[in-house]
Amino acid sequence: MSKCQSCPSATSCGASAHASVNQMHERTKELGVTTVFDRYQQQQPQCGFGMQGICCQLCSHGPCRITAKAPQGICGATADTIVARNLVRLESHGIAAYTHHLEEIIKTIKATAQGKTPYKIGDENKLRDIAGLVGLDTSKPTNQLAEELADVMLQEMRKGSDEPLALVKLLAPKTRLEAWEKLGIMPGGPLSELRDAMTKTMSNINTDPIDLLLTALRLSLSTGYMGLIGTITLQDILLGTPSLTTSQADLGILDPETVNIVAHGHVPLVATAVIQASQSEEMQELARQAGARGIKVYGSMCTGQELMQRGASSAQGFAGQLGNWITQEFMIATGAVDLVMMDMNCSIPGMKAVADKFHTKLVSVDRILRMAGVQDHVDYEPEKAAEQAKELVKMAIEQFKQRDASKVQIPKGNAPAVAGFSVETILGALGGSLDPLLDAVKQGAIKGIAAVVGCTNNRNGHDGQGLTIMKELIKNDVLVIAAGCMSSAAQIEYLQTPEAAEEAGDGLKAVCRMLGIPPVLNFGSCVDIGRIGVAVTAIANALGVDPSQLPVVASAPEYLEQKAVADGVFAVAFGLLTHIGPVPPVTGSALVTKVLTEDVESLVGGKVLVEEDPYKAAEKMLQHIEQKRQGLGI
Ligand code: XCC
Repeated sequence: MSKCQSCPSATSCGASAHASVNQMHERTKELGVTTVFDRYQQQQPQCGFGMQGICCQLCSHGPCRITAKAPQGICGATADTIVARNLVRLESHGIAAYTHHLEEIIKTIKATAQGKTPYKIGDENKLRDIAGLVGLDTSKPTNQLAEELADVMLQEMRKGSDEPLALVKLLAPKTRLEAWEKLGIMPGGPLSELRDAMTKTMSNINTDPIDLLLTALRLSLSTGYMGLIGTITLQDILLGTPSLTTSQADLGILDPETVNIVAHGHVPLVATAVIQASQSEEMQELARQAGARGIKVYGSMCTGQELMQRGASSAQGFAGQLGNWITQEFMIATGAVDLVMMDMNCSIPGMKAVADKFHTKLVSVDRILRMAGVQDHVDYEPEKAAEQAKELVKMAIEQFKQRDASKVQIPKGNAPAVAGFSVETILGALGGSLDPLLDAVKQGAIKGIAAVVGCTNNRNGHDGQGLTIMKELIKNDVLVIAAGCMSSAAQIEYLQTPEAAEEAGDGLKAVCRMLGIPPVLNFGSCVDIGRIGVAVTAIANALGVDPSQLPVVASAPEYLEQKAVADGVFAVAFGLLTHIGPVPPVTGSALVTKVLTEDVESLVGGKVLVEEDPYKAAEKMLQHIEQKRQGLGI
C-alpha cells in the first residue's frame, strides 16, 4: 500500500483501526474527494486558544484571547470564567439535542396509543412499571396508560427549574440524592435548565466559575434522568426492550445485489418504519422489477445500534451495522449505498461530496436536519410514518436503478456480533438475580466494570484509543460495556463475540465462557449510556452502597461532540471516575482543571481523568478499580 498523505508517519494508510475504512480511504483519494482524515491534516496546526478553552466570542468587543500579557478579556472575565462558561455552553447544546430526541419519542408514543402510527407498544411490562412509579393508575388499558405516561413525561420535560424532576427522585440511588441535594444541584425540567444555563452564560450574567461548574453538574443530571434514562425507557416501551440477538458489522456486509438503505443518526423511528415497509410484497416486487435481489436496511452510528439491540434481524431486512461517525464518508465510497436516511445528529457535510461521486441519495428525515446541497426531506411525523417509510423505500429503489456496478468497491470485513444487552438481558442470563455477577466481582474473577462509551475521534486515529483501552481492560479481567460509536469500534474488531473471551484475563474468560457472552457487552447507542446508569444503580442498590464506592469506571476515550460533554459530566456527577480523551478544552484554566480532575471528587464522588496514552489510561482505571475493591473489602 502506498504512503498515505493523511498520516505521514505511517508506511500505509493507518488513519483508522479498521482495515475496511483504510481501504476505502484509498478509494476516496482515487476519487479526488477529501474526508475527515484529509481535512484533519489540512486544519493543522489548530488554534491553541480554542484547544484550551480560553477564547471568548460572546460580545462584539471580542474575540478575546487570554495570554500572559492579557490575562483578562475586555470585560474583565478571567480564563476561569471563560473556560467554565464555554464548558456549560457546550453541554447546553448536548441537553438541547437530547431533549429533541425525547420529544420525538413522547409524540410517537402518544400517536401510537391513539392508533395513528405503524408502531405498537413494544414493552407493556415496562410501561406499567414506569407508569406505576410516576403515580398513574396501572389498571387502565395499555393505550390509555401509554398516552397518560406520554403526557406526564411532556410535563416533566417542561417543568420549571424550581420543580425537582420526578425521575431523579424516583430512580436515583438514595446516597446520590443526598449528595446532590447538599450541593443544591437537584435539577428541574431540562428545557428550563437549558434556559437558565444559556441565560447564565450570556456575557456578564454569571461570571463565577464555581457557580458555572455547579450549573454544569446540575444540567448533566437533568440530561441524565430525562435525555438519557427517560429516552431509553420510553424507547423500550415503544420499540421493545433489547434482548439477546446476533448480527454482523463492518463495510463488507454491504450486498452488491440488493437495494441498500442506510439508517444513519440517533432516533430509530423512521428506520423501524422503513424496515417494516421494505418487507411488504409491494416493495419487494418493485425491487425485483428494478433488478435487485431484495431490499436491505443497514445501520450506521447510533440508529444502527438501536436497531441491532432490538433484534432487527436479517429475516426482517436488517443487514447489520456499517460503522460509526468516521465511517460515514467511507460507506458511501463503496458505491453500493442507494439511500442514506439522516436523522437528528452526526451527519457530516463531508458526506455530500462523496455522494456526488455516485448515485447515492442523502435524505433528511428530521425537521431539524438540513445539509447544504441536499434537496430531499421526508421530515418524520408519527401520524405519517407508514407512508413516509414507503416513500423512502421507493426513493431507494429508484436510486438503485441508477447505480453504476462498475464503480462499486466493497471492502472485506464482516464481523459477527452478539448484541441486545440491557439490565433485563443480564438478569435473564443470570437466572433472574444479579448475585452470580456480584459473586464473580467479589471473588475477583471480574475485577470491575468499565463503560467504554461515546464517540470516535480522529485526533488520535479512528477507534484506536478506544480499542486499546477495551483490550487492556478485558485482559485485566474488567468487563467492558460499550455504547455509542465505541460499540461499532468493538463490533468490527470481533470484540463482541463470545470467542473474544480468549483475549480476556483468566477470570473474565471463565465467566464469559460459562455464560456464553462476549467480554465487551453491547449496550447500544450513546443514549443507552442511560441504560448503563440503570445497571450501575441496580448493582449499587444490590450491594447497599453508593455508585462511587463500586469498582466501576467510565471512559469516553474519543469524545467528539456536545452530547458527549453532557454525558461525561453526568458520569462524574453519578460518582464515577470518568476518563476523557482527547483533552477537553478546559486546560486554559488551572482552577477549572483542578476542580474537574480533583476537587469535585469530594463533592460527588466522581472526577475526570485526562490521559491521552491509552495504556496509561487503562492502567489508571485499573488502579482506581483496585482501590474501590479495597474500600469494599473484596
Ligand atoms: Fe455521534 Fe452517537 Fe458521538 Fe458517535 S457516539 S459521534 S454523538 S454517533 Ni454518541
